Amino acid sequence: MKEKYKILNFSAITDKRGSLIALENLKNIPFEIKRIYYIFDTKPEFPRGAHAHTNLEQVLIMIDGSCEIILNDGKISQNIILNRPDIGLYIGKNIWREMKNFSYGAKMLVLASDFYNEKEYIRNYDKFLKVAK
Ligand code: T46
Repeated sequence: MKEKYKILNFSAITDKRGSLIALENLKNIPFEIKRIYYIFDTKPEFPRGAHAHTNLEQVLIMIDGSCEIILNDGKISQNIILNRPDIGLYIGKNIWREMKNFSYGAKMLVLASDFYNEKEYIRNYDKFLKVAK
């Protein structure tokens, strides 16, 4: 069974020109990627997230800057700081996530296991707690 969430460590190929990381379906990304989006122009005073997904897995990568992610499976809550481009945060189904304390102008890349579907978002915390039981 897949974990509810976990840190993924990506290997960078580094030389005097800089570093490169390749992300591949079912290799260092634990699902087939169907969608990629990115978040940018962030500001610390504006948190994001506050929802769960009934049927979506994602990997969040802070390409530039930092932010704090709060993950909650309905029983335990854990705070994770994302601040490196060689770290990914895998988040499975039915995990409530909040994202806060973005650095100014941070850039987050997100790989998703499915196309965008607003119907599979749970944006109400009480409803999430019922589903998470
Ligand atoms: C998540 C965290 C990490 C689309 O039209 N297509 C898309 O693929 C996405 C992701 C969003 N949208 C629309 C839906 C909203 O009208 O873009 C608007 C902003 O989305 P939202 O408020 O959900 O953004 P975040 O940053 O709170 O959450 C996003 C993802 O939606 C979510 O799946 O896990 O990033």
